[in-house]
Amino acid sequence: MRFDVLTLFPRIFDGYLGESLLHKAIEAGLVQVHTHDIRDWSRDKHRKVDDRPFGGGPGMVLQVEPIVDCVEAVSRQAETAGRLVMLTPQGRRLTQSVVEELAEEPRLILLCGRYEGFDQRVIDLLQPDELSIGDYILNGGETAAMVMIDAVVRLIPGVLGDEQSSVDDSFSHGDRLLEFPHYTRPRVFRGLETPPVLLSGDHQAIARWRREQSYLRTEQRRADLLPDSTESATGTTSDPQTPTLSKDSRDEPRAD
Ligand code: 6GU
Repeated sequence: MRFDVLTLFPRIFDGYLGESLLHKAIEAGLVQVHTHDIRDWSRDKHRKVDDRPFGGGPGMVLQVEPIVDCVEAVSRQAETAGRLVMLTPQGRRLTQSVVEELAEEPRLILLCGRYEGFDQRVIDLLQPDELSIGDYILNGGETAAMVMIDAVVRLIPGVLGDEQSSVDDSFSHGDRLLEFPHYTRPRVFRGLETPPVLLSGDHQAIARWRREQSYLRTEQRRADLLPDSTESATGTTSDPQTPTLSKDSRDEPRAD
């Protein structure tokens, strides 16, 4: 899978791309990440790509010409044009189901914003898939792009050592429950014991306990992830005071 990242600060990605899982995935040829400096498409001798907003107000706006030129030129650099994603707090929320959808693409072009945002005509002309990673404001789309790349590459076959580990993760495939608690040696630490069922060797009982723990945790911490009809592992329904989202709206930003 190929990512092209369009940014004013390409070096932000160097450390992240050079380490750990992503570094290995790139070395193995499973993932390619190309960064592009938007300023290379500036028409200005000072490499300027932003200007003050028409109508006044604070901040600067990314100009339509260098951005459109950059996207079009980069898009032509490979056989598949690629799906264009714009990282912006105005976008729909990046959830695991969106991540799963993105992981199916052969190529993603990630456009990172800075300042007050893009001239609206960038969006009108290029019609990017506008995505946000959550309801808070970052200084730019670069860290959001790294979050997205990180989440997507984990789903590419061969990237994780153990294929099973992405299947068990919270939010993966269908039932969007939080993960159950994990324990490893030592069995007892400062009087805190490992739950005996995990040492029992009874695989059915272990699977049942883990499933219950997942439900309990989800109910206690993220009741919004549970479908309305789901009963808790203890047999009681979730607190009627706790608002839950309908199945259809679970991936959407919460209204509250
Ligand atoms: Cl994608 N960009 C910025 N600037 N802030 C954000 C975001 C993106 N997602 C959440 N906050």
